[in-house]
Amino acid sequence: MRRQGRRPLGADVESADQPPSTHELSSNAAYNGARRVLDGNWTGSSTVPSRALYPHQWSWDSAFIAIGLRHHAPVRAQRELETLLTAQWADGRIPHIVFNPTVPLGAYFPSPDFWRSSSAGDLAGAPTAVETSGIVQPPVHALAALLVHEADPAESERRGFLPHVYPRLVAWQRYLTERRDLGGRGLASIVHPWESGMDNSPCWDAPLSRVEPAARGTFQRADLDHGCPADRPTDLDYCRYVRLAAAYRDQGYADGPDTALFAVEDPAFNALLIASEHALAGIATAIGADPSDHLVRGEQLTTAFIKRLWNEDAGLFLCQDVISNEPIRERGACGLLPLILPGLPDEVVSSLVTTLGGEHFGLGTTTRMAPSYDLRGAAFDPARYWRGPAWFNVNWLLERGLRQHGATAAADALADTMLATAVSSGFAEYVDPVSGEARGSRDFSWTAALVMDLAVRSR
Ligand code: 9WN
Repeated sequence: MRRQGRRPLGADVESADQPPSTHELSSNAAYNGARRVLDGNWTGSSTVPSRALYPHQWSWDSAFIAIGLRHHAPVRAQRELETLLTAQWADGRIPHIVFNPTVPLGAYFPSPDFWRSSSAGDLAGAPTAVETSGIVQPPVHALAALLVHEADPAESERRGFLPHVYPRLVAWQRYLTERRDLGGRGLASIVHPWESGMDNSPCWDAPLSRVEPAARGTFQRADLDHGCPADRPTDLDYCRYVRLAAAYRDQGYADGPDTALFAVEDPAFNALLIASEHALAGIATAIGADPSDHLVRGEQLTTAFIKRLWNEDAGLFLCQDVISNEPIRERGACGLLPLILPGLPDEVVSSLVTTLGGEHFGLGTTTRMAPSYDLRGAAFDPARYWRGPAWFNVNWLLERGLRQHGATAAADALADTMLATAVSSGFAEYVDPVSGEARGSRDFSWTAALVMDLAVRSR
């Protein structure tokens, strides 16, 4: 990445003596716009993903938000994660939504009265002081906590940030490696498509098709009031999402291989789990604890992960349907995200990089940002939720993976495109992967946060 570093980001480059480069202008526009979005979406203790569509706190959103926010407001970034952790359950799970009690019930569905966490989640140790959902999202949190600490170690130490979050993050990782190992192979399973964060990916179509849909008319969607309904999941998908979530709730949010109606080993979820185990080693070292347990676990998880999910013919990692015990032969961006992992065999890295730039994802050739799903897949749709559009969190992870594995030119090009596309799209939730046209909500928090991170790193 080009390192100019002549002026602080956010400075008035137009009136400076030395003329700004195109890259500096674009980084500045992205940084300033991102700061506006993040300040506008801050509630006082955490950040909403989007004011209209997602008016509560979401788990993996907060991790990505903290990663960007650390540059602009490091203490707020620490608070973002601390607030999320106040809603952690006694069994270690971090719920995917923490509800804001001041937001009307009808503003988002499923609302707290659907999840009923404080009563239905009693045996699993749901908190009573706050209402949450009962499912989870990908574990980006330990990685985020380490990056947040590194942005301002003095303030982090003064506030005791890492000693506070470390045991909680360990409990979270152990929940996933122990209670969620539904396939018995050492990997974590997701029990609902929403747990992947890539809700409507065609990767979930086959396992989801076995789920009996909830009756139409038994619930009221809120998402269709905000975005373009044709971009959102179908009513039939929603009926299945609702059935799955209700069944999990009605079994007291208990985990076990015999009760799950949907159980999938998702490569993105597991790659983030492994990346976070490595981050826990970094956190342990920073607070004077022994990192070796995390390092050993990271290696063991990586071995199990490659053995179980790597598919050489497809050139990426495939999801595994734990109930049918079959691989899911759809190419999702989730199969490329393991590029963020250290310690992958060289041939796996080289195959992933080739697949990313090849006919299925086209990065740098036919697409400007990597699509969420296979350009050549039967279900590809450049506009529909997670069935083709490009997301900034996915591309931020890919940029990090490319850079880590030495593909610097590709990483630089992707970072530049993301900076420009975030600004031109009004910090869109997602974009058309070819044209960059904005889709979904605007002023989306993780889009802002992650391009803020790129802008700072590219100075
Ligand atoms: C369900 C908040 C969340 C993201 C997910 C994204 C979307 C929710 C929804 O919004 O999911 O959790 O209602 O569609 O798919 O990744 O965390 O931004």
